[in-house]
Amino acid sequence: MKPSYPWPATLALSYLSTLLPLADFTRALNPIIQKIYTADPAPLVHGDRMYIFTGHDEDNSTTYDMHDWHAFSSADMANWRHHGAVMTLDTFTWADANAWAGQVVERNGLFYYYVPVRNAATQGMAIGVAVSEGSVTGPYVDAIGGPLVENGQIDPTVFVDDDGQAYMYWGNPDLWYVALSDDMMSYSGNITQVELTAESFGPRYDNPDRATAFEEAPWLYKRDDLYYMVYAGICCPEDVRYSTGPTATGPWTYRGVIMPYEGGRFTNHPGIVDFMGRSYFVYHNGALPGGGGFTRSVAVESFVYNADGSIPAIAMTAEGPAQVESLDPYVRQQAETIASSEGIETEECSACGDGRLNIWSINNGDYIKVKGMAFGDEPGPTSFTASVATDLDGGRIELRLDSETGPVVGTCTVPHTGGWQVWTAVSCPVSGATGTRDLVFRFTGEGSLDLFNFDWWQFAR
Ligand code: FUB
Repeated sequence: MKPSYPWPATLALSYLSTLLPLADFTRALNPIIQKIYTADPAPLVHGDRMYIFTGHDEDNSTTYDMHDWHAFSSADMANWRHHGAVMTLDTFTWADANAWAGQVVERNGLFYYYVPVRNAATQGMAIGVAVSEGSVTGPYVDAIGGPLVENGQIDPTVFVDDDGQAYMYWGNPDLWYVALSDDMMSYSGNITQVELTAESFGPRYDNPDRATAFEEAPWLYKRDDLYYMVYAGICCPEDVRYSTGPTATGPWTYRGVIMPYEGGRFTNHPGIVDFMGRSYFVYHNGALPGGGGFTRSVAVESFVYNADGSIPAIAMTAEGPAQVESLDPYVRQQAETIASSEGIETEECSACGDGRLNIWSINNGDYIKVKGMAFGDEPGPTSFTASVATDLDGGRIELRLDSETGPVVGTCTVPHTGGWQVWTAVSCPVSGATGTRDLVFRFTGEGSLDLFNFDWWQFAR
């Protein structure tokens, strides 16, 4: 998929960002992921980054025939690094379809990934759990070799309360919960069905078969002393609503609509998290070119809680949240750290050995834009180094300020390296890059075939 970016409104904001302070005017871009269709986002703050785990809608999809889950992360909310497919249906040997909406939670240094999948034996939907021992981006392995729970319902959300008790909620069309054991992969108490009433989950007006506005996609968290249950409501199309309660098991009180329906897809799927002192609402829509109900895309908005703890109405935007921190060009950055791009694709860097990705499918005129790069005072960087590989003749990486037609501050030549995974570091001089600016890597070369692959880059003073 090679959708064209950026949109006109974003061009204007991008221009402003070169003139005005980063914190005020440099914005991200929604949808935040533009190289693949993503759905069902689940944010997790780990270390100094926000990770978003997503489902993956196939190009041209006409159903929810989903096969893998991906991870993306950002330190600044504007530039997002793709970590690739961190888990696939193959992880669960007992499952045969429907890699649907999951959530990763961290406990005692382990990461647990709860997902709904179809049980091959029963052909019903079940919840599986996989675990990763050291890295938030996996590898994730099936924790128990079978369903954690199975009642034909979907969309697990897991929350660890202050006293250490973990709860898993899930459901469509009902809402269920169970208290998990400390090992996070079993439970001892009863599975409980939440009583859905108009008072607890809002009145239903579109479907007499449903008791309340609750539809699916629950997201449980706690802020101050209040527990929040956010969920997709009404169907279809869905909006996003929420309820609150005094404990992780309720009783729940309906609090209203957060994100009304906007066009382009049937479903929505919320996640809420705080990161670097701000609150973020993560969801999906159909806003990418070619997007729709089965080709969805993850987007993010920042918001501020009302003084009473209620959540304000949040609208979808094309601009996304403000960039919260500039990007350091003097440390090595993965080339798949992207604010927007044209053309290029990501793939696993098979020679790198650590599961990371590289950029491929680079053609003449393609580009990657990275936002808010802190070059610093005069004279700024004097050289640029990139790790590249190509089995053909190579090409050039133009370093352009602000946009793909902005001033060139350096040009690196990429030679034939001997193979698409035979990596070489190439360097070139840089001058004229100072302050905090957006930077575009614009790729040029002759011929109509792919030019080269691109793994990482770094500036030096
Ligand atoms: O992506 C498949 C399903 O669509 C999810 O499990 C639901 O939340 C809805 O977004």
